[in-house]
Amino acid sequence: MPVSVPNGNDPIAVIADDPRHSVSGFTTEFIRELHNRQGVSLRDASLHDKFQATASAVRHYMVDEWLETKDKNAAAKQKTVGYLSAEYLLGPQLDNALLATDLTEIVEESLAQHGIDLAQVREQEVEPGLGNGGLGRLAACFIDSLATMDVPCIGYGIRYEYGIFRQTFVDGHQVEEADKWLALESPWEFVHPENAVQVNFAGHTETWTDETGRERTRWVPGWGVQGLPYNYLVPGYGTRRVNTLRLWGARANNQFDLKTFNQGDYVEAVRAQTFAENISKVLYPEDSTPQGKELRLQQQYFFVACSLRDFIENELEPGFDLHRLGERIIFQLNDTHPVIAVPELMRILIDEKGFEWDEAWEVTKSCFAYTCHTLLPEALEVWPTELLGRLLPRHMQIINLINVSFMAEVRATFPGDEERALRMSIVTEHPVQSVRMAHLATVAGSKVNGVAALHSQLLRDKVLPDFSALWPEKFTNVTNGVTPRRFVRQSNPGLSALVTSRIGGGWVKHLDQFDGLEPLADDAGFREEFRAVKAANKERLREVLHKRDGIDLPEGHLLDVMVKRLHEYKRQTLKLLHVVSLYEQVLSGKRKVEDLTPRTVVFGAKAAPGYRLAKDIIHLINSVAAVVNRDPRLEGRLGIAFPANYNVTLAEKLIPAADLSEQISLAGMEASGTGNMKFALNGALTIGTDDGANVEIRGLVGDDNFFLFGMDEPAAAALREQGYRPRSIYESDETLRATIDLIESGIFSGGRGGAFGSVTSALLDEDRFMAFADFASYLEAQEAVEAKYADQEAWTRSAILNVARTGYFSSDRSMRDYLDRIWHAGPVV
Ligand code: 26V
Repeated sequence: MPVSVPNGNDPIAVIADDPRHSVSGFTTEFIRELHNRQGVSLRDASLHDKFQATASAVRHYMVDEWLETKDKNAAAKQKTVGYLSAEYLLGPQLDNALLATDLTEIVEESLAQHGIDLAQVREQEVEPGLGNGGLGRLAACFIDSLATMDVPCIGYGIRYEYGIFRQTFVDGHQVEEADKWLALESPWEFVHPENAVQVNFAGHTETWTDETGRERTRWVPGWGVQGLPYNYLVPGYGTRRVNTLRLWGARANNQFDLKTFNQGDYVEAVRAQTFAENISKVLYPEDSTPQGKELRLQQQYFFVACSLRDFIENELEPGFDLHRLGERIIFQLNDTHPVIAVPELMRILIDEKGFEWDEAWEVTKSCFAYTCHTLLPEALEVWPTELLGRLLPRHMQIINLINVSFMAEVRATFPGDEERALRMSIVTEHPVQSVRMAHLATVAGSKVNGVAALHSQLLRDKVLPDFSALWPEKFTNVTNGVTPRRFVRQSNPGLSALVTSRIGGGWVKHLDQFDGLEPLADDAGFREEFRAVKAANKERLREVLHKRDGIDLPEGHLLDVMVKRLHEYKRQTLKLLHVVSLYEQVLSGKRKVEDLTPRTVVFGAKAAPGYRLAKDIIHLINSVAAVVNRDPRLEGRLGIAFPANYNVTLAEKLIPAADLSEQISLAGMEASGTGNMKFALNGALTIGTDDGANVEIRGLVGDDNFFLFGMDEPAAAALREQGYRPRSIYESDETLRATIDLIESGIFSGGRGGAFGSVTSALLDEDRFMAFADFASYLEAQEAVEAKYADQEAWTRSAILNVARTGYFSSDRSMRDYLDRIWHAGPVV
């Protein structure tokens, strides 16, 4: 069967006359997998068997291209992007693979012929949740874009056995469960034990004299572990390139700990092995408060050491002159988590390859660039030298040496400015002697970038001002983006079809073509179709939430969505205060219930397990939901839905259904946000502060199509400077007071007043992120939302303009910016 090309300008590069690329061809592959991989007949196959067989059959269609890509890379000898990231939040893989291979309809038909529903098969997939949130999801978008753009890239990371915890609610409280995503095996990985890499830890260093009389250092490690590469295919869309994501799993060394073993302590020797395997056991679920945990540092060094070794030994041709390493690789440091790669490369070059210090430093600087993803000072990683020196003694020495020459450079540039030198030092003495990883990354990186225009500016001016004074040209911005394949084409088939019917399908690879939709905002017929798509997406979400969570979304409501990690700075409490204030206004008669715009607020948020206040906020949200959702006085016009365990799978259903996107962090706190981009691209309007990429979204969609509220960053900084007193706002703002008082009354806690004291007193006494200061302005903006929503034509017009004007936020554009400004690399075709 010849294959149609549904995607317009960019025909998918599968070979359409490949006999496998047909319903019967796929059926053959599928049955073979069912028999050979699962060992079952079609008659006896479980749904899980069918999923595994489908996935591995689909993978067949990518393997040839994957192998061919390796050959192409080897022949081209061009620069590769080595994306070093401790997290990849991939989301489900089947749909993405179907899209890349253009097999969706074929598989659907093939399975249907055997009485199997592809939709049910899809539901079997457990997503690999190998990330916490934005940073990990961004990494997944970036590798998708690079493959699509034909750029050689290897994503390097960790194959955690347990990904981000599964969140459940018990009496409204968050309870974490282990994410056993590998329990039923992943059909997407290829493990290569024969390419295992040795990684060492601890021990000591010693000096020796080589045959030329030069004094050298060597590291005599105390223990080691092997890194096993697990390869995942990263297929580009509309191209034959299939890149690699290489995740490392820890495995005990083959040799037993001989000393212990020979002492007769067999059990102890085996225990030591399992100790080593703990390294890749679990993803740390904190994403803002580094706790200096030894195991986390082990994870970081483990994956970075494996990756550098792998690239140098396996990806370069034998005999390659490492003085030219920077021509062939650029390692992008995704936040500071992989920064230990800097001294590791220095160690390899000097200790193993015999480089002089200066030569090694020149090479190293050309091989790294650093992306910072935060503005919270407490999120900047710092490792005590005691720990670093014990776990990685040679690396600690090298860091000290880097710092010595760096300090000399600072003192030479700013003579007599000892304070500045202390501020900039990689090693700080306070509160305990520690290594500041962001400083090390900045010193070593050829470039340092923030992730949105405002963030990059604040990074220069506030986080690393001394460094930007020293090296202004090092600093740059690359605004984040999201992949249109997953977050529009796959997750919003209705919108995709509608858009393609008007502007063709080229947008999937060239999202700026969305600007062709601009005139359609004034086309009443198009607006009606656009609304129908949104309505269908809401219906799909209703089904999902009913089945997944037992939540029954009301029909015809404005869907107001706030999904992201739970953090004080993101201000889920501000959203909740809005809901409680609407409730209070109805209870107190200040607002007639029929004047409420029917609205459901959807929350999705995980709290770090050790973040007490964040967990209390989750409990408060659930408690308010329990009361509000049942109060007949609201006549079903206001509700809260809080499905547990928000993840990529749910995001793909939730975002296309949303009307209103909540992006309400305190200005100057959210580095970029990427959810904000996904919502806008799917036709939700944003209510947001002047923060992160919101600034750029508003700039593009225009003030008429964005609900701005709150202080901007300078105003917030000024208020903080001046002395912020939340309690006086509480005292002077009657609406706010009534809202807080209602929470404190006990109405949401079965009459027990003070049950949410931790939350209310955090707000009244400190309100670190100034929710009270923005409260009145937020409520006003919500009034504007209601007014606009009442005029469905105006609302739809704005929604269409959001889609039409946000093509800029494709991660393909982000990749182009990295390629031009930072990596100086390009495609291999
Ligand atoms: C930090 C830490 C600190 C140590 C404990 C473990 C851990 C894990 C992750 C992180 C990174 C937090 C930074 C982060 O996720 N930033 C988010 O990055 C997004 C992509 O650039 C951006 O859109 C969000 O605004 C930003 O919060």
